Amino acid sequence: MNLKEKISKTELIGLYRDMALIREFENETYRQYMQKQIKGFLHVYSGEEAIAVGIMSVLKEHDYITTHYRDHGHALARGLDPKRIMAELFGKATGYSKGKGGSMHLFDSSRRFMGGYAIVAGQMPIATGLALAAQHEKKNALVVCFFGDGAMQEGEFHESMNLAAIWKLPIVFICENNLYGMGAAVDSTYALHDEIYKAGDAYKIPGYKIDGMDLFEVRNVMQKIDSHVRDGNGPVLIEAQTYRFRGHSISDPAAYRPKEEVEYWLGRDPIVLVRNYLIEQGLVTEEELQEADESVEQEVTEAVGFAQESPFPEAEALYDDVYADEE
Ligand SMILES: Cc1ncc(C[n+]2csc(CCOP(=O)(O)OP(=O)(O)O)c2C)c(N)n1
Ligand SMILES: [Mg+2]
Repeated sequence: MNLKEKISKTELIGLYRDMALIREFENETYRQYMQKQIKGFLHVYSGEEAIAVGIMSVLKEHDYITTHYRDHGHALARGLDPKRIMAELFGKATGYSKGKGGSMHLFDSSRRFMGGYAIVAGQMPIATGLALAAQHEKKNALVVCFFGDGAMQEGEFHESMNLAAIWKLPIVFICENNLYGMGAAVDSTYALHDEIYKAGDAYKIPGYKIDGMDLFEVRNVMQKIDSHVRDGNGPVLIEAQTYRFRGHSISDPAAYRPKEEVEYWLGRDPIVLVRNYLIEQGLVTEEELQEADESVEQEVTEAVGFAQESPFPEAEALYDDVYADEE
């Protein structure tokens, strides 16, 4: 871990806090699921927080984001309201998708957070279309498209890379390589598993391999490529190496993973790494981080309270938003 830039203490604590908020929020979703307050699908991002926080910390307000179903972390890092995310998970009318989308379908166009998508790689052509729109708008915006290693084998990955390359679209493809797609290890499903960042070579798209557990490495690479992509030089592919600390979803005990492998990665917890680094370097104090932790707990408690008190959607709302309204 190596902080190469001058950055204020407030900003550093903010970055740490963003990661801690994702972890605490999702730990709470596990508790609420057990109490049957949350039902349906639930895939948490625990272990991968440095990627969303590092990338989002560089983006501008008018940039677009698409992601997969493991989307709480990206949504929180983009500044979506934890109360409305929790309400969505509770199926309440105050949620981001009015309680009808659930965990996998967070969406907030006001923050240009253009959705979590349940279909593996389904967000990729959407991101490509958004990048085409951004290019036409000429406002210097870029699109970040997050996806898992499991998306590499989908046709949509290749179609999106090709179009993005020939049209020189302003898009950053970020593969969160957590070594598994559901219970399948990536080395059993993808021929280029050990060099995912090279998958862009076939489309002349430059690739970067980074340590996704290292907040500052993620932030540095995004800063480095930001103007290249924004200024019309075409897309970039980033492979961020990471690990999901829990199973694929809440119903997966993840017994297929070797114990030593899990222990190795737990020892590289991105939140612990950044916490230790900041303290060791004398950039912040233990007390300041403690304060951040406490405020995170408070925020998550308030999110649960908001979700509990919110109403479920009315039965009459069942058919709303199925089709676009006629103009
Ligand atoms: C097109 C499609 N095929 C299969 C599935 C079932 N499915 C859901 S998640 C998943 C694994 C995806 O793994 P990865 O992209 O590595 O993401 P991760 O869960 O590791 O973050 C699969 C196969 C799906 N949702 N969509
Ligand atoms: Mg994966």
